[in-house]
Amino acid sequence: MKKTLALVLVALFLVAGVAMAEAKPGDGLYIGVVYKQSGNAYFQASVEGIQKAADELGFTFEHDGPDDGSNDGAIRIIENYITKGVDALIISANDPDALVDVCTQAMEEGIKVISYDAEVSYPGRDLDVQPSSAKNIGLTLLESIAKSVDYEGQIAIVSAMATAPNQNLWISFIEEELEANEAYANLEYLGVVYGDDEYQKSFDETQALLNQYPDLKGLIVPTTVGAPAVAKCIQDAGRDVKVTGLTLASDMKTFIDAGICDETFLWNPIDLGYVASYAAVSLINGDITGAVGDAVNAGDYALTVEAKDDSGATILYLNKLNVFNTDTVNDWVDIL
Ligand code: RAM
Repeated sequence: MKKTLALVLVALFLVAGVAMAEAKPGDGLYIGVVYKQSGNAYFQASVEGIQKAADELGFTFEHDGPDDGSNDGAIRIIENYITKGVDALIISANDPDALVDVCTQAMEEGIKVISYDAEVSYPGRDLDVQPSSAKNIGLTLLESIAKSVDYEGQIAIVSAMATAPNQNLWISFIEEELEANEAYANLEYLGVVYGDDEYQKSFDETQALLNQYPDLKGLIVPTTVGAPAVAKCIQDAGRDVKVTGLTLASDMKTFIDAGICDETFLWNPIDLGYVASYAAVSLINGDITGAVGDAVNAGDYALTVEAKDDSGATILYLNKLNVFNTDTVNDWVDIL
């Protein structure tokens, strides 16, 4: 009898031990992901990272974006997640202010709100996760196009949506530096056109620039959707206009090989989704509040929440831009 009891106890300890060993910080948690628009390969890459974090942490998630990139579409998706009772929202916004009300409503219901990639304005979020400082991104792109055109001639920017917070912030640093830095005195800046993160609109806007400016020398394209459209337009037109920008490697390899781009850049969006997920689970579990100085460890990333360079609101930086050129692009084409 005693022996049987001992065996039962041992078995119970073993079962409990296994259960304890398998308990994960995200067990039972449910996260809703909303990105700028559906069908954008950049965000699909970020979802790969969210899936990796989900496998490690145990949470489940859904992801979606409006087909047309509209605020109304994003709000509908968020409202639907709130109704479903998500524990956290991870959001990339096409307009930083348009989602603040619905996100505030979510926060009032106890849902943690993390913006990633493109911010929801403070106070409509608990934390903003960015791939790099906006200044670093802007100045990297400016220096890149300046080198490609030998620091001389007409340049312009083909951006995403006119309201996009991430692109607008990068552009503001580019414009500031163009004014301030003597090295760029011989660049003539023509301004920004908006391709709305749509391939055809980006192509058409580029065509219009080519028509209007026969001496155009370079274009900065800080959007993965716009960049291949812009480069293709230039290739089709046979014009000697250089392109740099934020791109997927696989989209740009042919244009890098053709010499239309000397180089393009991107952080790893897979890692961005991965880190945003770890931050979300830490917030839900109360391990962090999103205050400056809070630490988030995600795989190889040991990150600390910092004040944001434009608004003082909280942010978590990954701080790494990868460069794609003829030497490196082949290492990346199967990844991004
Ligand atoms: C597009 C989106 C996204 C941006 C990248 C670089 O996919 O506009 O927000 O971060 O480009």
